[in-house]
Amino acid sequence: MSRIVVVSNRTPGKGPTAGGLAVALRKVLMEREGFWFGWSGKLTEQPSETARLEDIEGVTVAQIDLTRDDHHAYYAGFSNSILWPSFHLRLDLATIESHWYEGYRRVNAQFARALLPLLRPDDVIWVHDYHLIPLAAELRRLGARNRIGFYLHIPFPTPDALYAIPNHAELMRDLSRYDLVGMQARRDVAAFTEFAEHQSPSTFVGDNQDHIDFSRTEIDACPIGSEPDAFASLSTSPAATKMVKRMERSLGGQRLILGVDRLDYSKGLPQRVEAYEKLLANNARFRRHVHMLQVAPPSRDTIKEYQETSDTLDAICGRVMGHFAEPDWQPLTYVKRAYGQPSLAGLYRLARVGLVTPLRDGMNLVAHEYVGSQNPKDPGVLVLSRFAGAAEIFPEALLVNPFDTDETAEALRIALDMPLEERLERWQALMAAARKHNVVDWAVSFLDRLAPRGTASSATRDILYLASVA
Ligand code: ADQ
Repeated sequence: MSRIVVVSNRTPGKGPTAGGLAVALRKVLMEREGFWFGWSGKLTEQPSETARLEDIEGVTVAQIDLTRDDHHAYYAGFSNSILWPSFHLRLDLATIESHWYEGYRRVNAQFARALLPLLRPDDVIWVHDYHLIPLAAELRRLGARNRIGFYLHIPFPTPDALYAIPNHAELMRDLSRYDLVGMQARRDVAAFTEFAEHQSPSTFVGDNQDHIDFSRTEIDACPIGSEPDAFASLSTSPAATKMVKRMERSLGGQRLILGVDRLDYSKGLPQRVEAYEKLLANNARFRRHVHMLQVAPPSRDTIKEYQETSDTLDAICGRVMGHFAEPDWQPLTYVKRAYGQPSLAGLYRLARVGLVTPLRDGMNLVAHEYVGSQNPKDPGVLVLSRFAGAAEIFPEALLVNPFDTDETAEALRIALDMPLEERLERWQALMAAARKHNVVDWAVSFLDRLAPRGTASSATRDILYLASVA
């Protein structure tokens, strides 16, 4: 069986791994030969041309260092100030400094040079996310003939947003150098197809670039998921129960509305708190009987737009507190820190409403984790943005337009008033969908499709299931 090489911006570190994605990919690498390649997190004077290999808790990890300038242009610059906002249709928040593209390409070329000597001819390479779109092209330039797959974790943009990205035609040509490109949702494949069929309009720089040939690249929706049964067990674990007891004491019978997100403008946090404000304004009966907890640790906080989102959220939370709080009642708690998965699972299980309202999101794993953690006899209600990839998986959630805070406020009211019978019916359908789209199956089926013809092995699935249950 061929080895698997996973490539992502960062490699997993020591200690408990945060996300389900990292857990699933670690499992793949522990069961099959291969390694994980990426940036070490270190900034050095000279870029490293060879990778350092290390065994991290049973997984071989190969890492390189980047220079400070290259890292800035590649990560905070092109990836997170141009690609991230454009792919999330927030051109108003993009900073278009086209010179960052050179740093982005330089880092991708550095990744390719350091990775190439580690490769065997039949290795299967799986590249992750928007930081590394040019990697296959750079590897092929150096002579690699391996099967190479790419997974886009964020949404694919509409053609207009794509055209706003400097060098977008070159990036799309880079995508055509992959054998398989996986996207989160059918919506993303449709946006890609629209681009592929029409390609870029002419620019003033000259006539249009050559037509990009995608005929050798398979493109499909492969929605990622979580480990719902693992979250089900975690949600009643001692660590989760400890968190639940603490919260129950402080809630004193109030029903909990919960939001859990990285602090990012794509997650719709200010709009979400505004919707809660409207719920309290329009329905006095809920005051003193509900409490909103928003958990949102800062991320990418060297980027100005992230600081501004944080300031806006602070201001709106302050406004809601000023308006509705009383000496003996607080309408909301806003916590800016990360929690371990057991604590999160406990909070998910306790919450009557999981409020997941990104303005646009590739998938949104919090929605999956919330569903997995519910008490099967008394489940809560998922209020979910239509613009998350998860909306295609979870039609039985209360789907809302997150920009319409009146609609979200009304969905909150419906969720809080929903009788047990309807909650049970909706949750059972949601849990079945979360299981069907679990992250282990996702990884195995992507790798099966990427494997050279005739070598796909569904035995891997059985091995991974055993590892996941163990
Ligand atoms: P993210 O934008 O990070 O991921 P999401 O899918 O919600 O968004 O994943 C967040 C993960 O971080 C979840 O596993 C969650 O448990 C964890 N997390 C969030 N807040 C936390 C906190 N306070 N403490 C601890 N853990 C916390 C990107 C894309 C998504 C896509 C994923 C996976 O933007 O659309 O679903 O990749 O493909």
